[in-house]
Amino acid sequence: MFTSAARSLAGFRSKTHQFAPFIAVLILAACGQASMRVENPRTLPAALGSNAAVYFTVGNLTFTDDTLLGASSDETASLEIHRSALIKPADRAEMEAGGAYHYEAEDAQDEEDKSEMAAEEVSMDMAALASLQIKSGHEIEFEPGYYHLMLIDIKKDLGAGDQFTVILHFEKAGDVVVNVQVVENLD
Ligand SMILES: [Cu+2]
Repeated sequence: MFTSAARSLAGFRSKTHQFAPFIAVLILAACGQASMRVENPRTLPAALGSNAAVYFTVGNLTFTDDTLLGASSDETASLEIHRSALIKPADRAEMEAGGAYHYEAEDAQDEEDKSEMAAEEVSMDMAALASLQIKSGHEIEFEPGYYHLMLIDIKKDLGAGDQFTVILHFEKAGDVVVNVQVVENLD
């Protein structure tokens, strides 16, 4: 249903894309449901007390835009929506306030922005988002170097082959239960 062909490997390009609305309508009609779809939830092994990043693809198959408000898991008391990025100090506050931050330095402007950013001592870092909007008919990749769910201070060791539950909280779709696999390699 979602094509990966259009995805860019470049780290900071938009990873959302839209399939033809009329096809989406046909698919939704055929399936008889409209929902948030989560594919391939996974994380790497991690030790008690450390942090673990959970990756997956989330697609909004509903007819309205929705917002990921947060998530929870029995494995940790604290679970945040994170985004890794080249972050300018001046942008961090905006990013943390509402998830509205988007890094758009691409193509023609790229080189110029890089040198400008170097002067500002920009570094690869991650910041917590208050929420993340997923538009109707779009999908967002949670992947290394980009969005991820961060389990902070996990309560037990996570070994390859283990599974655990994360519950995603959406503004409109409500709670979506996700079964996360602990894998040796992410791909
Ligand atoms: Cu993180």
